[in-house]
Amino acid sequence: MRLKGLGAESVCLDLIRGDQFESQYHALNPQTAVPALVDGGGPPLVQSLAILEYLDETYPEPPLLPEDRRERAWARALAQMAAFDVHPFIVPRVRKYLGETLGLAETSRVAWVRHWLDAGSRAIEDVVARHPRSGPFCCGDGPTIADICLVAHLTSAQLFGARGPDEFPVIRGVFAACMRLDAFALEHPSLQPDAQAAAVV
Ligand SMILES: N[C@@H](CCC(=O)N[C@@H](CS)C(=O)NCC(=O)O)C(=O)O
Repeated sequence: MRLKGLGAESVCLDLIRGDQFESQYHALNPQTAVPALVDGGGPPLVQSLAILEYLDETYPEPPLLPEDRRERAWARALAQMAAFDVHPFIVPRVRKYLGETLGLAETSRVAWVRHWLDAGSRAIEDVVARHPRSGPFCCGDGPTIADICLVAHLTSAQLFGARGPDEFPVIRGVFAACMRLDAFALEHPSLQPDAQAAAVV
């Protein structure tokens, strides 16, 4: 939203405390997961990639998807690698299940989270490295949904003590290009109104 110059009122939930299960939020998103975007009438929009594409179609400038059809598929593929193939493994509900139901100790849960983050970073690095690019971002000169999801992924890697951007030469450059933009830098978790000490599993 910052990339598009859009303002929004944000409401923070403490997902470790379980705010997402409170009836008020359940009414907004019965999946009890964030984000949910209230925009006009009707049920809130949910699922981050669906929200990103909705915002892109509603507020087209600057575009968050490349013009070329094949490049668009490429941007979506990268975004999905992070958002669909890694992120579900590390969310609080999964970590909680590993600990409370399967009895995994904290060290094992940390190892689990780092394993999936590292596997994702490795895969994304290799995929981005073989793609011909004309600019510093995943798909050229401007950030797209691929960069948004990559930065979120690498920021999680940093917070959880997994291998960070510095260990992957190609995506390190993409990460650095993004973090030079206020839209990314000012959205870092440490700058959010409810920021706390680094996440603990
Ligand atoms: N695929 C969903 C994932 C939503 C999701 O799991 N969000 C996490 C945020 S880290 C959450 O709300 N977790 C709550 C929980 O695990 O209980 C999306 O991209 O929006």
